[in-house]
Amino acid sequence: MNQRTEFETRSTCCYCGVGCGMVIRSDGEKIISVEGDASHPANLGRLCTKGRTLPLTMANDGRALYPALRASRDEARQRVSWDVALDTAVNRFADIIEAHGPDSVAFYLSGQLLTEDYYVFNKLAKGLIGTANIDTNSRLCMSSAVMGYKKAFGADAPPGNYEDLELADLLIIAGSNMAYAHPVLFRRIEAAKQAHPEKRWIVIDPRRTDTAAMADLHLAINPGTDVALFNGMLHLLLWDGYADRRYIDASTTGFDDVKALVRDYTPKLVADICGIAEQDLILAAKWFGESKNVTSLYCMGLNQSVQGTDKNLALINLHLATAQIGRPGAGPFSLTGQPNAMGGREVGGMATMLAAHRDLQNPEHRAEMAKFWASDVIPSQPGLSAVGLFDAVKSGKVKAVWIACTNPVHSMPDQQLVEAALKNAEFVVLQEAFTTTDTAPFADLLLPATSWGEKEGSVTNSERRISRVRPAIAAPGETKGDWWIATQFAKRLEARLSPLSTGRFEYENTEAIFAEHCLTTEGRDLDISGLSYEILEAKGPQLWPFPKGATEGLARRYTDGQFETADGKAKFHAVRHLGTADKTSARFPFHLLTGRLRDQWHGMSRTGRVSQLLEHVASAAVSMNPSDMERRGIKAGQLLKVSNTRGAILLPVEASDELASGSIFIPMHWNTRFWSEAGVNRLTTAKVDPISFQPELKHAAVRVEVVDLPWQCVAARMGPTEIYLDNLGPLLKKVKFATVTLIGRETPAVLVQFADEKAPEGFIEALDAALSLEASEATQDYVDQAKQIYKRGRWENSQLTGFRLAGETKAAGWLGECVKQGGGWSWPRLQAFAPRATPPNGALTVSKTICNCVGVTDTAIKAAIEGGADFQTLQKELKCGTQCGSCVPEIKRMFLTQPATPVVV
Ligand SMILES: Nc1nc2c(c(=O)[nH]1)N[C@H]1C(S)=C(S)[C@@H](COP(=O)(O)OP(=O)(O)OC[C@H]3O[C@@H](n4cnc5c(=O)[nH]c(N)nc54)[C@H](O)[C@@H]3O)O[C@H]1N2
Ligand SMILES: Nc1nc2c(c(=O)[nH]1)N[C@H]1C(S)=C(S)[C@@H](COP(=O)(O)OP(=O)(O)OC[C@H]3O[C@@H](n4cnc5c(=O)[nH]c(N)nc54)[C@H](O)[C@@H]3O)O[C@H]1N2
Ligand code: SF4
Ligand SMILES: [Mo]
Repeated sequence: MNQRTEFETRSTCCYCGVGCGMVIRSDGEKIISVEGDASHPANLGRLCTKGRTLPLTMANDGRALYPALRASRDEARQRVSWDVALDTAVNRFADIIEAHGPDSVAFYLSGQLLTEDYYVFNKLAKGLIGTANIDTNSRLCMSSAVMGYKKAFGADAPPGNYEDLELADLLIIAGSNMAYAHPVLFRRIEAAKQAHPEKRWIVIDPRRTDTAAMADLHLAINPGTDVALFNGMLHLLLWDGYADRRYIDASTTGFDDVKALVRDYTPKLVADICGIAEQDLILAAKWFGESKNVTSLYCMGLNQSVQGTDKNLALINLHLATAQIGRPGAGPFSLTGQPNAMGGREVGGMATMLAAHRDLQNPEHRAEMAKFWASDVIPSQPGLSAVGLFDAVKSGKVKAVWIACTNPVHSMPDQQLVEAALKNAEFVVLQEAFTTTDTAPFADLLLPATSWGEKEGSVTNSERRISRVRPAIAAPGETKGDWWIATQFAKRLEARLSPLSTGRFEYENTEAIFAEHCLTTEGRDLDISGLSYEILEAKGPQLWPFPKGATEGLARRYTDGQFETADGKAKFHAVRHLGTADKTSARFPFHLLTGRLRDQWHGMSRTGRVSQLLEHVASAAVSMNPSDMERRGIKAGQLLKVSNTRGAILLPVEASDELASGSIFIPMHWNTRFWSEAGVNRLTTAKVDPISFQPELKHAAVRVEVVDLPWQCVAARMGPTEIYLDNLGPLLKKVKFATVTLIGRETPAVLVQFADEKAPEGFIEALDAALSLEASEATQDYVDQAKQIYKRGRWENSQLTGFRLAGETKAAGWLGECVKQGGGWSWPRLQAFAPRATPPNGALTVSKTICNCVGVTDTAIKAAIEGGADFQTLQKELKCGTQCGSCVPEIKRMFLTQPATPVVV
């Protein structure tokens, strides 16, 4: 009998801030499957496409498995031992600190680190080295929300929890595409609305996203006009008598200034600024005023703006004025993006904070932490925050930088700045799980980290709920937990920098770190002194605060109208509309918007390994309103150069009526592994919000021009996709335009297309070598020297396993579909070389997968809708939308564009 032991491990998803609990099944060595944890309060058993496909990301190809070091910039990194790696890092850092002071080094971390990892790094920077130059990608993400909460309520973090989203009568969803970015939470509010159709949703987003398409009212505002909108709504609420004077008097200050300010924000003016109908504004205010419980959900559309903090505050004003806070179903709820954005804030792991929501500039707070950390070097001033940090590396003020669990060369605004900075740095350490990121080439020392399924610790999700992350399998290669790497470095650095006071980093495991972190929170707003691994083990994930003696966490804060400010009152803030940093002009007439796709995660180091996740959207494209295309004579599929003073990128255009005229959209994910360009951040601005220091990643002013590149080449190949992607890297740089994607479920393959003025010298040979498409018994060629057409097919066991079409590529679509579907080849081989866009007998349909879990295509869904099926029938017969539900909004939208054939009786 073939008996296999299966282990079950409870852990948490490593992607978004919903924080879904998972049960991981493994055989001890390999992860076999994952399932949503039905007992986890965040997801109650559900998972989205990204969470469900995590086991498919676990292969060792492309993983950073060993420490690697290079002696100089011209050399390749060589494998070294952990001892050599850590000692080198300590010597380089200590030499620089001794010569130039503690602020000559910096750490750039991530909201994807676990709380324990984060805690050690923060203690190491502020408590041992004595620098506050420790910032994280949360600066690009949550810092405006943090400042909004702190300024209004005196303390960070949302007042409510996920149940409030379901209890609300009105949901305001502002600058958030939850359907893509927080799918499982979106499933929960969808279900709540289905059960109570009288519940209302207002979605505020310049684009008609899948989230907006399901709203009762979609306010497609002009980019960057949220402050005007919220002020306009408050104007109407006050005018119509919806203000709660008792609450305002008892629990807030600053109302009169705001009242005076919003007097100017008349409906007509606001409708003009926002580019919406006055009636819609009036309706939005009316619904806000008359609803019993209002919850506002918001994300990057508010935060990533030079007015990010103001946008948060203007929205919070609405809640304070109407007392929509501190009750079930009521309150402003910032959705966190990364799995541990909250944990990072709790340990104070950023340049502007100290541990446990303390402030660096507060002497009492510093004294408390000095005691905890036995440290006399805690800085009294904030350090450099993300953009400023890389600026300082560029100028040479900061000489060594330690990057962990983030890919700044891709994700920071104005990419050129970060590249220039890292080129100029004396020493760059990168702590990564994969070798394939755009930051990896800049690392002098690469430290291999364990990742999801392998690492241990805890995270806090959007609703302040702390969950355990547990390893299901052993660490591959010589990878180590991030906490371990930070601790080992700290111990050695301590011995060198302060040999008289060693022993502050003697942690045996993550549990010991968590226990120390809990102690630092005692008496603070986020008090978790009553929490431990033991309790999390026994009782499952817990909300904070959870003080000593508590039996459960606090569901809602500020229920008594008391806030964390000095006088206990919440603060109104009178904030004016200023708009975006980049203004559109005759030279740069388009608003470029950036954001997320449903099935990709940031720089794609993990999601880009799974062909299923590239089925929904295969490769880089810019979306544009059809009327703008028509006016400019642009056709779908043409290449556009999108540019401004910072840079230029080339990509195909697709028509989308999700965009208003005058706006275009490019997803943030695409990078040099999948594209000839470095990413949309070539074009974004490094301008930041003056309060939160968060950059305006959501918007840039650009122009577009059609570019015609006559030489085309398309190739596909089944096989080891990570290796093929590695091989293709240099080729993507040799042409003006290229995109790569993964196709195929059973046997994954790469599909790559190139375009240029003419074929670069030796290109076709190099491409064949990169994809193992060299001439052999399995291949057949078609060559037309005169026309410069070079075609090759590769067949194994009467299956098309690869092809390369150069000079003429009409058949690429259906040949690609053959490789993707992996079925038998039923034509004479030479048919592959005919310049025809469809297969000889038309039997092969080219379609797009909509439901990823079951693998249902748009063709199948359209056919069923045409056949008169309703949504429930689709679910029953095709099974689409029955698993994770991520595709439900899109399927529902297909009913609108695809009216069912009327039944004639
Ligand atoms: N699939 C997927 N999910 C993710 C992630 C991922 O990479 N992929 N990342 C996670 C992370 S870290 C984060 S921070 C979240 C982000 O989650 P979201 O913020 O929901 O996602 P985005 O697509 O970045 O931006 C949301 C919307 O803001 C809109 N927007 C742009 N400008 C404005 C404006 O001026 N005002 C308003 N009101 N809206 C505007 C955009 O059109 C976009 O639809 O997602 C998390 N979840
Ligand atoms: N234009 C534009 N730019 C944006 C945004 C946008 O909306 N528009 N959004 C911004 C936002 S909100 C965010 S949060 C950032 C995200 O930007 P990044 O932080 O750069 O995104 P990731 O690709 O998630 O980077 C995380 C890295 O950590 C690695 N990793 C995974 N697991 C582990 C681990 O356990 N340990 C270690 N050490 N490494 C690991 C991954 O391989 C990956 O390379 O992007 C920002 N940039
Ligand atoms: S919603 Fe999806 S990506 Fe987010 S935590 Fe849950 S499974 Fe992971
Ligand atoms: Mo984020």
